[in-house]
Formats: sequence, C-alpha cells, structure tokens
Amino acid sequence: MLAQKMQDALNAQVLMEAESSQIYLAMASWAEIQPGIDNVTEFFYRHSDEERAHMLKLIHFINERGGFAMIPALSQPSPTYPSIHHAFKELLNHEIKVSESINNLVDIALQEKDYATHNFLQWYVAEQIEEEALARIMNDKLEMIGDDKSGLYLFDRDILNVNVVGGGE
Ligand code: OFO
Repeated sequence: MLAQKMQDALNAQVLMEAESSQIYLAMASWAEIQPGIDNVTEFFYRHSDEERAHMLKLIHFINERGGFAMIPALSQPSPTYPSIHHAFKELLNHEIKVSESINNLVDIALQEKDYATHNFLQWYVAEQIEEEALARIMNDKLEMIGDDKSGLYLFDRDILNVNVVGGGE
C-alpha cells in the first residue's frame, strides 16, 4: 500500500509526464509547419508519445499498489518557438526539471522506507540521465550550426537515427 505522501508525489509526476508529452506535441505541431525539418518534426512526435508512455507506466504502478492515479488537467504549452534551437533549449530545461522531480520522488521513497517504489523509480533515474545527455548533445550541435542552413539540413537528416530513449517498457 502506498503512503499518502508517496501517492501524492507520484500523482504530481503523472502531471509532469503528461505536460512533457503535451509540450513536445506542441513542438511537433509547430515544427510540422516549418519548411525542411520533417525529421525534427517526427522526433518531437515520437518524444511526445514516449512521455505519454512514461505517464502510463506511473498510472499503472500507482493503481497496482493500491493507490489511485488521478488524471490531471493540463496547461497550454507554448504554441510557437522563435527557432529550432529555442525549442531544443526548452526541451533541455524541461528535462532538467523532470530529473529534479524524479530525484525528489526517490528521496520521498527513502524517507517512507518504500523500497518497492524506490526500485520502480530507478528506471526513471536511468531514463533521465539518457534524456538529458541527448538533449545536451542536440543543443551543442545547434549552437555550432547557428543560422547555417546546410548545417540545419544535416541536423534534420541525422536526427533520423536518434532513438528517443525509454518507451516505458
Ligand atoms: Fe519522461 O522523460 Fe522526459 O520528461
């Protein structure tokens, strides 16, 4: 059985994963109407789906442990971005916040001596390391590319081979 404090914190994480999915969906829709970045668009759509999978994994865990996963209302994400680099900067900043939130959940699990939840959360800890690293690499590349259109062409081509990490399985 989940302690109330643990359940509330996990439900807050459900919201965070749902908002991640929504933010990346907004990035995907914006990218889709920009010329020549079809693969970046696809990357954001896939990333949005992955975040939904992270949310579902939490929902099932909360309910299976005798709690109740609340499906939250979502706030509207930014619908447009000044540039692709701005979108990827926001993605990195968002992932850093998610990592902090996961670390906070791990702290609570330890305080509550809830070792099952602690064990469950290790998947998210590993996932965040990969997601942050990937976001940093992309931001470094975009920093180098600047306004160079051929650089952006190659960035879009190469992102085809990037696996969005962690589908929640
Ligand atoms: Fe759920 O991993 Fe990104 O936010």
